[in-house]
Amino acid sequence: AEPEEVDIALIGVPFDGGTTNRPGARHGPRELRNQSSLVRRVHHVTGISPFDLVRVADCGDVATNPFDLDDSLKRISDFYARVKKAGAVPLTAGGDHLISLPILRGLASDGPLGMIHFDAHTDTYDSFFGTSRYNHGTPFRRAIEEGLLDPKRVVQIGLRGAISDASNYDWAKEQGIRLVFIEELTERGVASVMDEAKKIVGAKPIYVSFDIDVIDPSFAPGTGTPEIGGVTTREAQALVRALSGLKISGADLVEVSPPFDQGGITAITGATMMFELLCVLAEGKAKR
Ligand code: HAR
Ligand code: MN
Ligand code: MN
Ligand code: MN
Repeated sequence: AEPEEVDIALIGVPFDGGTTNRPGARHGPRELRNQSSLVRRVHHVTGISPFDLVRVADCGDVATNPFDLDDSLKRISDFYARVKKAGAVPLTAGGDHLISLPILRGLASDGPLGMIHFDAHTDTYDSFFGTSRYNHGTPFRRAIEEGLLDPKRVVQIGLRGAISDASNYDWAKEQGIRLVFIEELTERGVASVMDEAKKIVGAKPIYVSFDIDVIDPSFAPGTGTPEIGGVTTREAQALVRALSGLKISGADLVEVSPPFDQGGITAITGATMMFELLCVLAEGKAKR
């Protein structure tokens, strides 16, 4: 479908040019689409089908260019600017986490967005993996520098793991980002953390970014940088369901990497989480 014809546009961004030691997320959209979760009609808790609330359709993949990073980023941002102009809300299957940067370039034309970001990592490195400033560890550093996000309305949830440079935490804190490490989530629980997150981002538009590596590798091994000690799939569902009521301009699910997805469980987990995101987006869009 064309973005002009839908309320919620499913979009694939099969791009993993955001330099990593374990590429493969370019195959994410294909495997996420192969799972049935996105065609399941009714949410088992609400009994509501997002497909009854709003027009949802797959708008295909954004064509990128693995030989030219700048060209790829521009193709992605141009497409999302068009989606926004059409009045559709994009739900993206990635791709590595760098794609969130050009998506935000396309969506943030009316001023900086807030963000709720689920990830084991902050992705606020200045450069990562050599000297590259544009890779899967840097999208939110660039997005804040470019004025696409208001750091005081950004909450990052699920952080943990071995990091190569702790200064990216310091930088994030200096900007005023609220960092919720996994220990705090375990201690306080999903409801309390999400209540606080919703107060921080407020009633203005936000973006939602879901890196599959926030989920424990026992449920989602197929990703470039698995980190043990992550959230369970039950917690992940509760986290996303708690987004209900927020004004969401777009959401992505990134870093599903099929070459590392023995048994295909990560694609199932990822597609199911996309269905949860779709339900929240559809409910929000139906009210507008
Ligand atoms: N272990 C890595 C480090 O050296 C983690 C950073 C990789 N980034 C991401 N972001 N996967 O989601 O810091
Ligand atoms: Mn991560
Ligand atoms: Mn990430
Ligand atoms: Mn990652």
